[in-house]
Amino acid sequence: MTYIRSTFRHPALPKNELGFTADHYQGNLSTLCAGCGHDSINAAIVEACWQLNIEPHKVAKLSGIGCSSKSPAYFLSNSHGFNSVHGRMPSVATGANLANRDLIYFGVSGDGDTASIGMGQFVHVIRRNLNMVYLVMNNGCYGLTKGQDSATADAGSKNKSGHENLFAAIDLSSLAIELGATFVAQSFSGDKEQLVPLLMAAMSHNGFAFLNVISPCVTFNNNVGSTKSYDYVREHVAATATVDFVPMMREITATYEAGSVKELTMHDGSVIHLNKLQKDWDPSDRLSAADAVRDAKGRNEILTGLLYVNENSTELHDLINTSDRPLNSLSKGDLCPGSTVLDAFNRSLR
Ligand SMILES: Cc1ncc(C[n+]2csc(CCOP(=O)(O)OP(=O)(O)O)c2C)c(N)n1
Ligand code: SF4
Repeated sequence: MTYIRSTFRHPALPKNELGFTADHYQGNLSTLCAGCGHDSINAAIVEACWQLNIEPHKVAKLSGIGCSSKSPAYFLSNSHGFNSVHGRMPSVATGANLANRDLIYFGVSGDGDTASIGMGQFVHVIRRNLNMVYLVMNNGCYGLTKGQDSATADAGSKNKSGHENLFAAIDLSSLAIELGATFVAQSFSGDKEQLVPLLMAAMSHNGFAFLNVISPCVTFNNNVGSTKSYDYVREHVAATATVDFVPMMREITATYEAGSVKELTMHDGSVIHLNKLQKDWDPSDRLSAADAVRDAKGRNEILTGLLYVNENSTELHDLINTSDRPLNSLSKGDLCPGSTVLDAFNRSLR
């Protein structure tokens, strides 16, 4: 195993519209276990940002604590980053986003980080519709602290020592839909073809975009009897639709059979094409999305794809009517309205 990454790049490597090759979006060499699902998700994030022509310095990566929360070190080295406290990524994201709305906020969390210690923060960041991507790398266990069952472990799932989990799992996607999240998608770390367009769509969404990605922990939860192992997930995934994402201004080249495709236009003009596989599901209808997830669970299936989206979502800044400009660009003159305005305001409160 080598710890040195070659700096040689083939001169014919494809470049995006900014002139960058994909390696410009990579991070440090990963220290995660070989085969960890989290590393496949990191590779998908690199690919999605490259394809979307994102300027890395326009991204802020945020995380809590866990193997998953270490992941932002392994993508987008040229971006801003803040590795916070266990379960507290949403409050750091909220503060940063309110201070500067011009960045893309990309939060990475684990199922332990979100569904236990961070649950209070998770539900409130959804409620506020903070404009961010919130990605949970969901392996059903606490990988970093040696594989204890997490709150997303399914009842009856066995861990490496053969112990059977007694408690019902918290379904993060159902919860997010219930709480009014404006974009909810589910995927599998081993399905890059589905994950990359979902990531691109999530980053183009105006509001809170939640991605629950099943990401097997090869060291502590990949055994027979675990419902988060590679084998189990591969055998039980059921996609809502095949997803194709066309960024704003890019020509639509594929042809679609009339009636089979649902087209969704995002806030920035990008387009998502969904080739529907599930009959009784409409991604713009919250109840239908919630029913589809629940019905799939009843069949022991993991429903993947874009589950729900509200294309007309109003994000937090627009809800509370903040300044269009980052706070660090406001001068004293912008912030102090003067005594006449203050007197009028005080009179209005009497
Ligand atoms: C306040 C606090 N409590 C507990 C811990 C110990 N701890 C570190 S990571 C972790 C759970 C990690 O699990 P998860 O979020 O699912 O991430 P994974 O490692 O599985 O990717 C825990 C309990 C901590 N670091 N801080
Ligand atoms: S312990 Fe599990 S979650 Fe952590 S890096 Fe290893 S395989 Fe991944």
